[in-house]
This record gives sequence, C-alpha cells and structure tokens, in this order.
Amino acid sequence: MKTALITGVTGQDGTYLSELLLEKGYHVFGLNRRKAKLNDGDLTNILRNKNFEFLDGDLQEINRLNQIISSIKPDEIYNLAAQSFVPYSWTNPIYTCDVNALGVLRMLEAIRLYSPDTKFYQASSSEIFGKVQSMPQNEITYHYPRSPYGCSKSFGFNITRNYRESYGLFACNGILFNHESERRGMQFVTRKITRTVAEIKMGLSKKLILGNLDAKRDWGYAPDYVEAMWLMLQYKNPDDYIIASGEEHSVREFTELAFKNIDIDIIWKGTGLNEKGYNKKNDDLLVEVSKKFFRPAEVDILKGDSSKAKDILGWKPKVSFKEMIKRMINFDINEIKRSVN
Ligand code: NAP
Ligand code: F7E
Repeated sequence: MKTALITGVTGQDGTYLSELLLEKGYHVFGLNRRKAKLNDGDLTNILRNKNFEFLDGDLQEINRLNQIISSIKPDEIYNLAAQSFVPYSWTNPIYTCDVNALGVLRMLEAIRLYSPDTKFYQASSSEIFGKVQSMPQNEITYHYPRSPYGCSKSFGFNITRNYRESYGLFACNGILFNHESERRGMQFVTRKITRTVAEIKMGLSKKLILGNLDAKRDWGYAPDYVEAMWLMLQYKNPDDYIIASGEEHSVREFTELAFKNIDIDIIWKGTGLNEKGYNKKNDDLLVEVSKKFFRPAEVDILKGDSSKAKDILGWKPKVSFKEMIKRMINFDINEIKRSVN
C-alpha cells in the first residue's frame, strides 16, 4: 500500500487531496496543528476512513518533522501547509515567511537526511508572478511578488528546485493559480461573495462590501487542481508545472455572476471608492466598496498557461468558471438553510 503525508490536511486542498488519495488506495497521514477546538466539518468522511491518520505537528517545529519523516518514510509528501491569506502576510510577515519559506526548507532537509526516496510536492502559487512581466504566465515567467506571502512562496519554489538539482530529490513545484470551492475559507474573495449572496437571498444580509473590483484572477475548481498535484508525483521525472484555467475574470464579473445565480442583475453606478452595485429591478443597494479591503500592493491580473501540464501530464480543468460559482452558491444556500432549521 502506498503511503502519503499531507501537510495542511485541514485546509481546502488538503481535504480534497486526502479524499483523492484514499480513493486511490493510499494510507494517508495528515499533519495537524493543535487547536483549541477542532472544526473538522470537511474532514468528517476522511476521519472515518481506517486508512487515514492524523499526526500532530507544525511546519515551524523541525524536530517533530524530522521524527515524523524518519519514522514513517512515506512514498509521497504533499506540502500544502501555509499561512495562505495574502493580507495577513503584511501584518505578520515574519511568521508568514517562517511557515511558508523556512517551513519548506525544514521539510526538504528532513527528506534529504531521513527519507531521500520520498517524492515531494510543493504548493507553489501564481502570487510569485505578482506584477506580471508577461502574459500569460508560464513556468519561466520572471518572479515579481507583491506581498510577503508572494515572496515566501518564491523562496519555497526556488529551494524546492534547488534541492532537486543539488541532491537529486524527486521534488516538484505545482504553481497553482487561484482555485476555489465549497470548502474555500470565508476570507477569500470568492467565498466571501458566494456566502454573502446566499445570505442576501435568505434575508440574512443586506449588502456585500468588497475592495478592488477590478482585480483579475485565473480561477479554477479545487478538486480539479488536487488531481494535478498527484499527477506530478506519478510522472517519471520531477519538474515544475503551471496549473491554471487560462481564463481571467475580474472580481466585478465574479460578483455579477454570483448575483445572477439568485436571479439578480447588478448595475454599477459611480467610480472608485464611490462605486456601488444596485439591483437592476428595484434599485436596492447590494454592493459597496471599502478602502479596508484594498492591499498595500495589488496583483492586478493573473492568467496562467498550463500547456506543459496538459502535454506532459495530460491534465486539464473539468469544471468551468460559471459552474464553479453555481456550485458554491448552491452549497452556501443549502448550508444556511440547514443551520437555520
Ligand atoms: P488553506 O485552506 O488556508 O489551508 C492551509 C492549511 O495549512 C491548513 O490546514 C492549516 O492548518 C495549515 N497550516 C498553516 N500553518 C501551519 C503550520 N505552521 N504548520 C502546519 N500546518 C499549518 O489553504 P489551501 O487553499 O488549501 O491551499 C493549500 C496550499 O496551496 C497553501 O500552501 C497555499 O498557500 C497554496 N496555494 C493555494 C492556492 C489557492 O487558490 N487555494 C493557490 C496557490 C497556492 P489549520 O487548519 O490548523 O489552520
Ligand atoms: O483575493 C481582491 C483582492 O484573497 C483575490 C490565496 O489562495 O490565491 C489566493 O490569494 C483578489 C485580490 O485571493 C476583496 O484585492 C477585492 O486582488 O481571494 P483573494 P488572492 O490574494 O489572489 C493565491 C493564488 C494564493 O496562493 C493564496 O494563498 O480579490 N478583493 N475585494 C478582495 N479580496 C478579499 N480577500 N476580500 C475582499 O473583500
């Protein structure tokens, strides 16, 4: 039976990847930080599986990582753990870099010293491209991160490639563009929108307050993207791959589509911080802009070219942008219904 260690197992991607690997017959170890209260909603099915086990640990604790990796020597490690919220990386930059940059190095050192045959996947990010130097971005696009988070991920990318080239480790970077789902954290813009739109539909909220409506992202569906992680570690050679949908959409467009799912057309009036979105039918105010959600330095646009992953791994996304929004809205509406009943 193949074994895998997933760090960040309680996060969006960690839960989908656990399900995928358990379905494929793996024994899955999930690195888990202690919490005052375990909120394991998305892990309910996984925790019931006899081939899944939690291991206590933290990416900041080198001794524990060494102990775990030397004792279980897994076939594959997926390093998904990170401080993943970009705005938090300005308020806590040193912490973010300790986890997202040095944490990767701690994992690689543990593998190099105690389990050099383990295959390693690093969760890299399109945030490394930041102020993009070419369109669309591919594996050789220049890194120009715009946040401490982006800088930490650029280090993680480079140190992973360096350990592959220096020590011959089977180490891959998946440069994943934004990917969302029903399990996305509530602070990220997509889930904030779908949850608030669902609340508006159910009469629990009156309006949605956002930051930069013009930011453009290449958004895909998380379950499609975790499959790419697995494919990278099955290919005969380790390498780095862009995983993206190849389409860019603005926050404004995402918002309009989300409202369309509850039969509301938005019309925009005003500009900048004074721009507002109204219900076309009755002129109700539904969307406002607040300075609070703007960032010190913005990533204006991201659009990935995943042709290498398509040609070599045979990977392509299955769920469209529209379908993803529909699934997220329906899920949020149903979850609210369940919680109020
Ligand atoms: P997420 O939902 O925020 O999950 C992050 C996970 O990391 C959680 O399980 C969290 O545990 C864990 N974690 C945080 N700090 C840790 C530490 N010091 N030690 C051990 N575990 C720690 O993130 P995600 O969306 O699933 O993303 C997975 C990975 O892909 C992250 O590395 C992220 O930066 C990267 N990425 C994400 C996207 C995207 O669009 N989703 C795109 C590109 C790259 P707790 O439950 O204890 O907080
Ligand atoms: O912001 C704008 C905001 O926080 C997207 C992480 O998974 O993907 C994610 O990082 C855009 C930005 O994601 C609000 O300014 C407008 O331009 O959903 P987000 P992100 O920063 O792109 C990358 C690939 C990762 O690796 C990260 O881990 O939306 N925006 N208004 C807003 N963003 C938020 N959060 N909230 C707003 O109200």
